Amino acid sequence: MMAWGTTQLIVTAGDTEQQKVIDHVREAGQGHVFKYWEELNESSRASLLNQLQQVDLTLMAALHEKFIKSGHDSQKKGDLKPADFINLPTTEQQQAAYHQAKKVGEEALRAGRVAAFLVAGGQGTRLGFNGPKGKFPVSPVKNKTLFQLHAEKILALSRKYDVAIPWYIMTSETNHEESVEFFESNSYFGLGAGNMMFFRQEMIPALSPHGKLILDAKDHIFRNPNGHGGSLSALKNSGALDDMKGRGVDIIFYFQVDNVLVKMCDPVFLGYHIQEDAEMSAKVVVKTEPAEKVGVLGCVDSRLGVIEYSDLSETQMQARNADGSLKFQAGNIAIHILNVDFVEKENEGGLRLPWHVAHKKIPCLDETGSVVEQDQTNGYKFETFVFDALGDAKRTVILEVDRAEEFSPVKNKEGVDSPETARRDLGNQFRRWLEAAGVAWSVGKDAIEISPLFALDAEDLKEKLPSDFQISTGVYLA
Ligand code: UD2
Repeated sequence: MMAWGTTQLIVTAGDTEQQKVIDHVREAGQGHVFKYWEELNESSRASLLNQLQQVDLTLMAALHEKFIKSGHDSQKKGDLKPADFINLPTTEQQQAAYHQAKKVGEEALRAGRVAAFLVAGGQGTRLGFNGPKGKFPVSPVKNKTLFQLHAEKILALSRKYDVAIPWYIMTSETNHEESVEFFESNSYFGLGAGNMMFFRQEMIPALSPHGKLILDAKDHIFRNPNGHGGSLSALKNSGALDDMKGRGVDIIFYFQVDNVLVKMCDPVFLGYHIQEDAEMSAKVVVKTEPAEKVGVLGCVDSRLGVIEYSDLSETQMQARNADGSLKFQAGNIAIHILNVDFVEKENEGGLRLPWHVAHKKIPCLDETGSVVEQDQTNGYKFETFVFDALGDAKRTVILEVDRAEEFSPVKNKEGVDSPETARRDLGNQFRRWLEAAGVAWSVGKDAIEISPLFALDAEDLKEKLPSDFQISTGVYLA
């Protein structure tokens, strides 16, 4: 084995800058990444050095120390309390407050104060789909992709409120080009290129159990997107926040790519957020059973945040209130509102969100220098989570919503939260809307689909359908 700590690597003439990078990497104890240097051509060497230049080696050393060497993890221990939230409206008074909030939200939309923001930088590993998850076809009749469903909701809202709602999409190195190309080749689904902005989030290397960077090619270090918390710095560093300000946008509606039922830029949620003068808000659904795999909104040592299901003890998970409801019941569906000013503030002096660690299988090179997929966990990935910013907000609204109407994510290939359940839930939603509109139908199991461009909710549908409308076969309303 070569002693990388002492040997001067061959770098091209005049490249003292390159040599500096190499020295710096070796001093940080990561010189093994140059194992194949002699075999690399000029462009591969440049590419490797370029990747290394972007790595914060001091941060990597600190993460190694904190999460691997000392065995600490990011788990939230401490005094845990459930979070209060605004319940679904049932009383007359609650209904009135709901309608008032809706009015306020609609005014903000009409005034062009709201932007949509999609985080789509994840790798969608569990779904096993090759490509950006947004390209996954999912609607029950037309097989529209997740991206198209989201785009059509935004277009429909823009038409409804007679305002261009700008759409910001965060991608990552692994899926940026393919995501942008998909929108280009679909003419941005009618939204107009000028109303869309794509930007990449940052990547962070994984570490071996010994705190070493991991090569997944002779000239390439394995890195993963830095978690959806990275969206807060990416919004700032990409210029998206400035772009928003230039357009008069001061409120960001944040959502994930995988939820087929997301109620885009929901005016009710916007209204409550504005009325409460909140800085960051969250939507929740009541958990169906103690072991359901969603994080719950709660306070740890008085700081609001999300406690991942895996961090709740069995006793906490099963704990019930006097009325029989779960004590920790506010399931996080990862829909937020963030003020532009709040995101600016979160970036002051560099993003401070805490890191979380996950022990994972990471492809790496074998003795012969060939890449091998692993069947055992062999390294550590690091991520930040956007909901950790909730605790920094001076005021927050937590709003309960109806799961059947607003939450059905596509996460797994099959079973729970899969394409099959997403199609089922979309179909059920359309059926409910038709029933609420008094439509007589006898479709049985036939698929039903209502384009967001036709109706965004039950009310919309009722207004649009002629009173004598009837269905007798599978249907697509567009
Ligand atoms: C998330 C929440 C969970 C629950 C659930 C609801 C975490 C850790 N957990 O679980 O509490 O609310 O969603 O659906 O968030 N993404 C990026 N960049 C990244 C990582 C993720 O853009 O570096 C995006 C990804 O494209 C997706 C979203 O964030 O749109 C969620 O990512 P996930 O599927 O990893 O989160 P999940 O399902 O573990």
